[in-house]
Amino acid sequence: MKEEDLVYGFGEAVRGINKRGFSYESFCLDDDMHTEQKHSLYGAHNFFMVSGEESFGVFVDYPGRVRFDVGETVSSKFMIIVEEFCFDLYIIEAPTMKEINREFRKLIGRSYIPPKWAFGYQQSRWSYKSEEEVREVATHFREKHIPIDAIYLDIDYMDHFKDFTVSNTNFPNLQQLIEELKQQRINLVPIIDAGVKMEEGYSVYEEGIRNGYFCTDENGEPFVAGVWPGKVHFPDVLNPDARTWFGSQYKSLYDMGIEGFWNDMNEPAMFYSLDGIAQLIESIENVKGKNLDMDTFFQMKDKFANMMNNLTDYQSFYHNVNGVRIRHDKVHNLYGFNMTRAAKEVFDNNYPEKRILLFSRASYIGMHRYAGIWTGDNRSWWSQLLLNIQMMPALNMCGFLYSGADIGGFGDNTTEELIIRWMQFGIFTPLMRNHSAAGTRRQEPYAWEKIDVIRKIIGIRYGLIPYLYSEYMKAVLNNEMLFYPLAFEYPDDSRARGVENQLMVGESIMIAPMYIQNARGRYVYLPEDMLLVRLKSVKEREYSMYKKGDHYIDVPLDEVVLFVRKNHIFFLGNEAESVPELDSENLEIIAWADEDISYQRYDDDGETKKYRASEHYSTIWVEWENNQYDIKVQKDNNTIFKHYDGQNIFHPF
Ligand code: MIG
Repeated sequence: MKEEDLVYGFGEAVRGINKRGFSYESFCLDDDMHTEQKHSLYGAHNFFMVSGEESFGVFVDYPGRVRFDVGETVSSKFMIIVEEFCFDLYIIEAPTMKEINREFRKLIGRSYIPPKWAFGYQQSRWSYKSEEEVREVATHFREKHIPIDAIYLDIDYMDHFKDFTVSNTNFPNLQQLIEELKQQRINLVPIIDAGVKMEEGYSVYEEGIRNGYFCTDENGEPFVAGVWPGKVHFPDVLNPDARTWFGSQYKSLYDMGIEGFWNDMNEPAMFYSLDGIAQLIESIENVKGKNLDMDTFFQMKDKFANMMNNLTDYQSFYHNVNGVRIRHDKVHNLYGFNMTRAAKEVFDNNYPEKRILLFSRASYIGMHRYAGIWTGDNRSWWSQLLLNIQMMPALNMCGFLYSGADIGGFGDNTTEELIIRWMQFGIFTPLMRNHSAAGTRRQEPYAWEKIDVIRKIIGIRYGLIPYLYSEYMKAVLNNEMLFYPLAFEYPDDSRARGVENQLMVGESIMIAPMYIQNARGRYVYLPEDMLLVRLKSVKEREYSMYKKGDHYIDVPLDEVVLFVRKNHIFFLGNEAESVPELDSENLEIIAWADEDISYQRYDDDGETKKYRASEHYSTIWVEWENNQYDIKVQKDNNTIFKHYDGQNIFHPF
């Protein structure tokens, strides 16, 4: 690598937007500490782009372990270490970063499209444990007028963590709850885990055994792992028959009215294997009554610590892929991919007209066609908010457009200020979900003193949906990114190339999120003239025009700020308390223009799938005529003219 080369990509990975100076390993891993020294997280995204004298993209298509040493060992050397010599290597050349990415995205296929309601605010927690508790959450939102479109069911809705079962005691009438919430325009989204509990009489277990649909051990017996319910088998989702079978299980919940699912623990996460436990017990017995010295003590300690997600365990079970037996570790990164594909294929075959919300924790490039991802068990730390900001463009490069992090942070106790700042960024991520771990402080919007501030931030999200949805759909249909680094838009601007804490969001705006405790302002670099929009709520706005260059911007805790590029059109809808209530026709156009400008807008019903129909497109024009602005909207050969009162459009004259 040359000194000035920048490296982008690797999707779900730690560290900054420019990935130089560290190494990243593709091996899907359940790890709830996304700290700087970690080489792997839940997803395996083997794609990167180099920007320099020569620019190109590289995709290493290999389902086992791959290491990318991006100048960590030797700063001028980029090394790729693939475990076996049976991989496909794609090198993509095009003149710009955006074009390289577009070519790559064409190669890997169109990104997943969720139903439009999945752009609404979503509330989760591990767990809302009963029908009463879920109702209570819904009531809080609706009574306090905090917008919401979905509430999540974490593992406790199940009967003893058995996939596709529902607890009789805590959710005796789930179907009715689903209907009730639907009346309030709230969708329930249950979790599905990878491991299937071993239990006589449990139909999923029995069918899997009967048909040989589980992964097997060395002796051909179903492989036993320990996860939530204790002993489980892993459905062999790499086997097409088993995949269809597992996917068809989702139908029972769908038939009750469920329209969204999240797939968890599908790296697959493993607490222990039977062998692992046996060896541990043996070694404990061996030291019984002995004097533990430094070596023996730390050996014991490591044995406990290394039980989870152990490589030896991943090397000890097998898949049956069309009659070929394949050891799991060699195709490890395709497990979550195929679990999610299982659901998606069954949905597509059975409900071809329906969009269903689906996202996964583990992933591999290609899975972006079937579903989105969330970024797993982050922490309620300011540094994890920055990680979320820096990860979004990398995920987009790898095709994962429908994505987001647990807002507020999953592990540890969040604080009011952190969740407010996190929400102020989260309003831009397609998946906007507040989720937190069992035992942590409650972090629903109504748990805070500044509930009014939070309500307004979520309200701004709904105002943004017309723009976000338009940009999301265009990004999907044209193989573009929704979030991208400034360097991709301003490649010749050496300052822009170094920006790590601002992002472009779609074609018209740039954001400069707040991610530092107690900060009430920050420096922002503007690569061109921009219009600063301050929002206390969708309606309470202020504007100021800024010249290209460096500026210090005040950002009080109760304001969202964003920047509209000069001569680009941005627009806001009205507040609503759910996506179906959004008025997508009446928009407020916001721009700073010194020439005639236009914007191609996409919109549809959010449910059906004829994405390419011309009726979904309209063109918005802003023209300066006779000393006033005209706004023109053109759709299906109809043109609507409007003289503009000039409130939100700025001109330099
Ligand atoms: O080991 O289902 O990432 O979102 O709340 C924890 C309980 C298992 C991990 C998921 C998290 C979820 C949690 N799960």
